[in-house]
Amino acid sequence: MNEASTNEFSKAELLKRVTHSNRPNGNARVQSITARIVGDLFRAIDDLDIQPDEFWAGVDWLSRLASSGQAGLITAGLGFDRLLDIRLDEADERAGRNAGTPRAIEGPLYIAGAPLGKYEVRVDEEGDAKRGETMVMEGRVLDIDGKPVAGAIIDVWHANELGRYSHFDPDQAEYALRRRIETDAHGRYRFRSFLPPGYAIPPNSPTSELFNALGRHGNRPAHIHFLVVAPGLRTLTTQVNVPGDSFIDDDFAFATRDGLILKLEKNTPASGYETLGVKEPFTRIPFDFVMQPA
Ligand code: MBD
Ligand code: FE
Repeated sequence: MNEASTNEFSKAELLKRVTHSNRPNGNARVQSITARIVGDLFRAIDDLDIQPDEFWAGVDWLSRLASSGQAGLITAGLGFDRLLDIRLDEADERAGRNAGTPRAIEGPLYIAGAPLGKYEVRVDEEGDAKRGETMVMEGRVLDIDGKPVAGAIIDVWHANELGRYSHFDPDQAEYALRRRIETDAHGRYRFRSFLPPGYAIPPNSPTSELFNALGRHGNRPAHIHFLVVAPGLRTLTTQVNVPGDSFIDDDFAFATRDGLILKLEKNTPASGYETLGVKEPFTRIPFDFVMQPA
């Protein structure tokens, strides 16, 4: 206040001044989170003896990461997205709640507002050349008591035959391989598409740069994303995996889970599936979504 007020000070005093949290005009939550994270980084710089060129290389990498739009990709790759799910699972377990269908991360590639259909939807395009193994996934949306949920909205999205997602890929039409399906009066849904391949992080990008330096790969096993919404029920974000993929136990985004590996019924006869344009034996995938109460 008096003599102690000086512009020459220690690391500890610098940290105190940077993160001083009794300022009345600020947001207390932002203040405490900032204080903790900046404090941890100050300590890391000391403990690891991080040099100025290393520090500024990191800042440059963060700038490039931000302008590349890959911030949400790196959080998944560093395990933060799965961490948030594990914390929700822990809360369920503590409360003795039935978790329903396991949750899995949304990932950075969801786009809201996909075309909406009722009960039966084609996710790939009619008249498409064969882009992969034809599949129909079908089942019901249920609550944890096994009661069907009519009018639930299932958002589904997956990669194309090259492992790329529409909207982020200039070569695909708007909302390609993205649809919403409203369940019928019996809680049923079904959709036709093809089994997508896996995903790999874009080469020559800030994310691949870090992963190369870490000696990590950037592959995800083949998967399909879902976001299921219904009044009075807790929104379910999940993904299912295609069995047999070599990365199924080594997902760079840590999003594979027991209970979300599909069972493929290969060579299912087409009869009864003509309304989806299926003419030959195809791969049927039965799957029910089980939603928690809100
Ligand atoms: C994906 O397709 C994905 O689902 C996640 C979580 C991260 C990167 C690409
Ligand atoms: Fe994905």
